[in-house]
Amino acid sequence: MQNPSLPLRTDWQLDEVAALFDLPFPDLMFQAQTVHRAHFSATQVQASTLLSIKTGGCPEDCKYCPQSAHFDTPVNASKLLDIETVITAARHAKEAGATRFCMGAAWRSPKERDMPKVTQMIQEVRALGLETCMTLGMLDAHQAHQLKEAGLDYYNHNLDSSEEFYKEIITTRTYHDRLTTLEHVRDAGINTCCGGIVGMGETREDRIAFLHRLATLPSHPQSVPINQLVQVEGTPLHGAHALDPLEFVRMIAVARILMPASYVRLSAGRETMDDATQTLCLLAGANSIFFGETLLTTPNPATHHDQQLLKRLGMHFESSSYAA
Ligand code: SAM
Ligand code: DTB
Ligand code: SF4
Repeated sequence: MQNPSLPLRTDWQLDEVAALFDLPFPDLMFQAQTVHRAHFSATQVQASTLLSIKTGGCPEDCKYCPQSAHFDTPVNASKLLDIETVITAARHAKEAGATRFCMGAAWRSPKERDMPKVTQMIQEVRALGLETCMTLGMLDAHQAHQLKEAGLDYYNHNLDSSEEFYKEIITTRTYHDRLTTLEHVRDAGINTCCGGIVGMGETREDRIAFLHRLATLPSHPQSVPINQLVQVEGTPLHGAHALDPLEFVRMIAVARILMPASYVRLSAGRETMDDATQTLCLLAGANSIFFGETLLTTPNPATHHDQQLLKRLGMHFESSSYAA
């Protein structure tokens, strides 16, 4: 049994990560469960609700993304939402049982003129008694401090994949750019939410290198979203070869073992995942989900379905860690 008081390792070696992926499935699951139970309740799941506060028309060319202006997708671009709309959505999310509200903008990075509105959103969502998370693209050090001062709890910025495979997916910014934004977020004292996407045509080696990179950052991201590609018509990755669901479960289990105290989120892609696969992910150490019927622009399972699934499993959603 892993001792929760042991320091978290950030010195994982690539071959150790590869060896975890190579374990027989029962041994991998046992190890992941053991680590999970040493740090968390095995029956609790944290729920975050997403809202796209500025949709589409993004100048970046991420090949998976329906919001990129480079591709002709069903997404209609819209301007930054007004505060009232955001607060109403946050209130509904809280009533449904979410403890964190994640606001996403299809930006390369926020403009100075957007910051007053964005910081007001953080303050007002927080005043409802919800944890706040934002994902607005690249941040400089000053912007990260502005968000921290407004009370932001988490900033989501994903590495997405291995450094090698990243180059095939995005050409408008570098892996290094991403690492720099993560550094600004950490230095500002904001919790990092950092993960990636699988099912984009990457190899097992890419998945190993990606998780290795996450687990050897200066500190583990407090929240690790593992997304399965949501295939959207018009994006270059539409039609990519689907990943074996058991490989997805392995991904979750290895993430759990490498980053024992982090929340590992079973993120995008649940809409096309059956209940049995989602259950295996929860057994493998996933302890957070996106809750609510839309992710940013694509569908997510119905809230009553998620509530039912947890009930069938004798599991429950985590209640809020702080009050308004
Ligand atoms: N524009 C900001 C950025 O990229 O940093 C924030 C929003 S962006 C939509 C947040 C994350 O959503 C991406 O880093 C990516 O990992 C994930 N994502 C986007 N499209 C996706 C898709 N089709 N399937 C799965 N995950 C996706
Ligand atoms: C993350 O890793 N997954 C979320 C969140 N961070 C912002 C986004 C998933 C987006 C899925 C595609 C869409 O709905 O547009
Ligand atoms: Fe823009 Fe983010 Fe989509 Fe990339 S993932 S195209 S940066 S919204």
